Amino acid sequence: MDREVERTLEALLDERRTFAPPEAFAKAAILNDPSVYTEAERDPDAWWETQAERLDWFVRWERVLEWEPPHHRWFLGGQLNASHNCLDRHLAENADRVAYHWIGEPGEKRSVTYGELHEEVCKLANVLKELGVQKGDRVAIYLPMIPELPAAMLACARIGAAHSVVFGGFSAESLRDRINDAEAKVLITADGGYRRGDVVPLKTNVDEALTATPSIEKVVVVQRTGEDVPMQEGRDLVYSELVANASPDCDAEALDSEHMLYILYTSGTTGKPKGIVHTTGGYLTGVSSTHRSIFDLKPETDVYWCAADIGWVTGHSYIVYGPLANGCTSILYEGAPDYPDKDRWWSIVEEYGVTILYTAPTAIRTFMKWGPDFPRKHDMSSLRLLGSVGEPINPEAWIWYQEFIGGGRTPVVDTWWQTETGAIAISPLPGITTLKPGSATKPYPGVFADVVDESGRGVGPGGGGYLVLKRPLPSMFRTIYGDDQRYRETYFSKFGDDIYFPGDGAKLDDDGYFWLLGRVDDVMNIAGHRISTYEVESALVDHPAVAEAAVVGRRHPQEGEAIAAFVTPKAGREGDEDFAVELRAHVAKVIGKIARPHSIVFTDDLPKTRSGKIMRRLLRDVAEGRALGDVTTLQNAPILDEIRTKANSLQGDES
Ligand code: 7RM
Repeated sequence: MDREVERTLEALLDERRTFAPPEAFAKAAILNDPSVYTEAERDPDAWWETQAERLDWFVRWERVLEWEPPHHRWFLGGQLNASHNCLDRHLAENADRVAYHWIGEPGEKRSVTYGELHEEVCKLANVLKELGVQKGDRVAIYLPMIPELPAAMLACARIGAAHSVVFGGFSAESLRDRINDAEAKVLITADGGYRRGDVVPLKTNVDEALTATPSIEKVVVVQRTGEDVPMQEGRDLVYSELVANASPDCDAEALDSEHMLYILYTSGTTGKPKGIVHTTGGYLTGVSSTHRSIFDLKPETDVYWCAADIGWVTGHSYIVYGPLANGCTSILYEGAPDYPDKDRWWSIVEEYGVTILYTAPTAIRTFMKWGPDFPRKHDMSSLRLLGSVGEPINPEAWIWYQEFIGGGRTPVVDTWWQTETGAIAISPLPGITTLKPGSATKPYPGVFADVVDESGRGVGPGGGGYLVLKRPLPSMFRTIYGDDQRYRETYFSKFGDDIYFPGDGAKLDDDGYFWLLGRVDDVMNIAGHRISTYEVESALVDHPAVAEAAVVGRRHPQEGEAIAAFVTPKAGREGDEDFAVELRAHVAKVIGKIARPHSIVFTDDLPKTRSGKIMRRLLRDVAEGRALGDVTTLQNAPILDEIRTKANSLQGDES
């Protein structure tokens, strides 16, 4: 990359402002002494032991880590139960504390205490046993965001069955593939769920999926909407009837630390979804530790809200296992952020006095697009900490989030991690770390991350390359279900079998802060320069009239790749030729002429996954005029046709 481009990229990523922890925040924070980093670096096993000791173990481990690359096992010889750690151990003192304030999209409210959740889980665990589910079996769960979803997960954990949660927005086909790969015996689902005022026909999808799922014996159906749905005699059973007749006594099984807790499917860039396998002791250690330290969690007083869906890993780790293991009170909201109006989240924050909010950059950019009047309608002074996850957060969105949601008071923790890492791996500690908007800052204590070049050598401060983890984390996945070879090849072959390669690009700044740049497949080669799509996107959304942008490289006869941009203007700005000219000039100013998009398509929305990540792969297909690849994880399919029509009229416009 030439000097000029390098300098301008740095100018863009080098956010000028930094934010030290507010004094009062640091003083009251759980962690405020930087020695936690040096201690953990000196003896990571001893550090992870202190974190494992925060859990209840039926039998203490004999050995912390067995690292036989690329496999690693944690807390060997130890026995525990995740459901016991999330429920039973809180009962003596906090049975009446609310675990979830549940809010249905149409407006129902239900607060479930730890005592009540425990009873529900025990009954459901007994139901599962009666249906023939045994330790080691797999149970598929396809539910909306209702309290029965965490209850179902914990019921499985209680008896040692692995759950496989399939996001409620997935199609019948996706559900079928996942059930078959895991060979699930029982499916727990609902008649339907609510989304933006409409009913999502879950049971209809189930009936379609189950025409070819030989492993499924029974289907347990929660009556969420109360609509009349077909029930297949002998196979389908009503949740409430089963639970009403079940005993509330069910001991939590003592399980080996390495016992499989769950499988969660994640789609790779190609091929069939990967069943990411998480086990019990290490996973629970990682999620409870990070949840407490990074969110500075005070379970007696905080009202915590991770606004993700439980159907993806953020929900597993930071709505269910982390928060419940820490005994805190969470919000569980079923529906869309703009139903009935665009201030739904902020009315929830006000009504429940939410203190910690954790969401994704895509949501933040949507709120930016809607404008600050919606949050302004509500008193959100209870918020004291904000978090971000899922994609790189551009500095503009970071500042907006802190300003308009956090009232300019709150630290913002940008947390990098993956389904595979199970828990947050790179993130600030809000009582210690000086924040730089756009940077996930530093590896969590006990995490050994680096940025390396193609040959695996560390690039050092100021350099860019591939993110790697040089030592396993207790919360990391153990394998891909049924395909250990793919585990080795995908994650432990690029730099050797003892170096984990997550597939992300990153830069280190002069202070050794990590700047995540998204997937390495998203790095373009523009006339010989390596420019990440994120850098151009960040320059585009830096323009005051741009709400969101996606950038892909399109094969170009002269230049190798040409930059194709897809831009959503903010309300009130027309996506016309004048604006395109202005944006090209803006990118030239911020990064350099080399990074100017060849083509700009204006669109009201971008193709996103169900978890809100922009699907650049599909935009690349559109930009190159090819048939679309796998669209099963796409959230908003109609927008693609619209974008394609607009993009076609631009083909050949290479000015
Ligand atoms: C938690 C989650 C993982 C991928 C990961 C990155 C991207 C996630 C950040 C981020 C930059 C972040 N699991 N990613 N968090 N990129 N900054 N704070 O998202 O398995 O669904 O996705 O998401 O590319 O590899 S995931």
